[in-house]
Amino acid sequence: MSITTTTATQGSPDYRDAGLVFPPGFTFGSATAAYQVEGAVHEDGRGPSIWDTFSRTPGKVWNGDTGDIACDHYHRWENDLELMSELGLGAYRFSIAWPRIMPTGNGQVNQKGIDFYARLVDGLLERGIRPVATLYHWDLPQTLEDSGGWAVRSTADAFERYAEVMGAALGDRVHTWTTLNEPWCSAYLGYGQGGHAPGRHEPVSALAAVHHLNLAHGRAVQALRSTSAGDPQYSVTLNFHVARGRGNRAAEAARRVDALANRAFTGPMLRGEYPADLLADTAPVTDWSFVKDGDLAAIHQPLDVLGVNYYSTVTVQMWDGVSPKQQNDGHKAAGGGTAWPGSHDVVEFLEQPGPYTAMGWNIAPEGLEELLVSLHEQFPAQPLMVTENGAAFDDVVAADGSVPDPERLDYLRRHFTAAHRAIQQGVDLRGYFVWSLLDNFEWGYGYAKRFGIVRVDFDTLERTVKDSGRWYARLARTGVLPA
Ligand code: IFM
Repeated sequence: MSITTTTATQGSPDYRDAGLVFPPGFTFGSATAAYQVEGAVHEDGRGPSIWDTFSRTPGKVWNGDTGDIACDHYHRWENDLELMSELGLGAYRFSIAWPRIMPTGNGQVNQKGIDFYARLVDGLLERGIRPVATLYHWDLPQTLEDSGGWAVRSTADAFERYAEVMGAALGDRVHTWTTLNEPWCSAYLGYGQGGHAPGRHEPVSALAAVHHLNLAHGRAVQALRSTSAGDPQYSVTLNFHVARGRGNRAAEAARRVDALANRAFTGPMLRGEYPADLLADTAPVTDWSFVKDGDLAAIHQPLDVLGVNYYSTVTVQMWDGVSPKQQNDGHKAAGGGTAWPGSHDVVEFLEQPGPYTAMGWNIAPEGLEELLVSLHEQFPAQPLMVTENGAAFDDVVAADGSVPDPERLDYLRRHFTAAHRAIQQGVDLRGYFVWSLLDNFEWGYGYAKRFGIVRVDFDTLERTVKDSGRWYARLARTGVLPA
């Protein structure tokens, strides 16, 4: 079964339960990523990343914002660890900036970079918070991009060496290693659609990037395993598309999205093969000759946990040739859909029923339940972890300085309810990380969108726990969904 449905959503069932009890040992955590929170981009030998370059390119990021200072977590990490303790978090999911460890992506290791993450990991362990470390959350060293980026195989070679270095440095203390965060974004947004760094518009490179990211994942798991002195867990985090078909060629449209967005990663990583329908769909673009002998075996590594990021659903239909919306728009490029060059098929992304978050994403907790159940059916022996879920809203600071954020709190309650319902159906869900601990640099949206359960004042860098953060602390401390 794939993560698709041809039934139009009937509107969210309530999903506003309270008093639900999560299983003993269930992990309640929160997540961030290096470029989004650290700042200090020129300090202690860090090299430039593709996001430094991209954010400085006029017109790429809202308001010209960059991650130069971000939340200044590089200097305020101890204060942030205290916040995590106050919230009662059981685990913290952070990412390691590859350009801090290897400023040119290869070769020389920067000890000061390793020392920063060693301090962070030790500080977490001292406070009883499990370190969940992601090796790659989109900040590719710029020099590697200059040599071709994820479109070339040598970047996967470099990633393997970086993984060896990190395994040797922190593999005695990290609880869970995650190789990649959302390779879908790195490949398709970075090399196809161009809305993320490095901002390329090359469909063939996007598919080559899919494969080289998959290869990097498999090689990194092996490298981490051989160099980690402790007994860490191994994982990868994928952002799954819950695709609903509606209207013209509905089932086919949903299948295509599922193949390209989901099974392009789960196929090689969890089954050791690319799905035949994906290869057929993309045949007008590439023959996948960048897949070499032995690659699929290298990618197919046992994982202790599969990381699942979920925010909303997509609804699609499909047309032969130009969609009616594109016709109305006078054939504007990609007006109402996505086409592969050389193919006549256009997948059209339809407007979703609301309500919406400040990102314009539809709020659909039933999609999370559906996704978790579907993954469990597809990979019954694979433990799962929600590694990101959360919502951006336009928070308003109250006169007394508090930050009431009832919409985010409601969003979280509904999605935790959905996760609990999945557990009741037999899904082996081990934990849940709220995105995000802090308001931070939201990529192309700069600082305009706030996902934190802790507010950051970007003028003073002061942190204030929002109402949703207080609510989450009660959940994390008791394991019972508060009212
Ligand atoms: O902020 C991002 C994060 O870096 C990756 N997953 C989605 C989040 C919200 O857009």
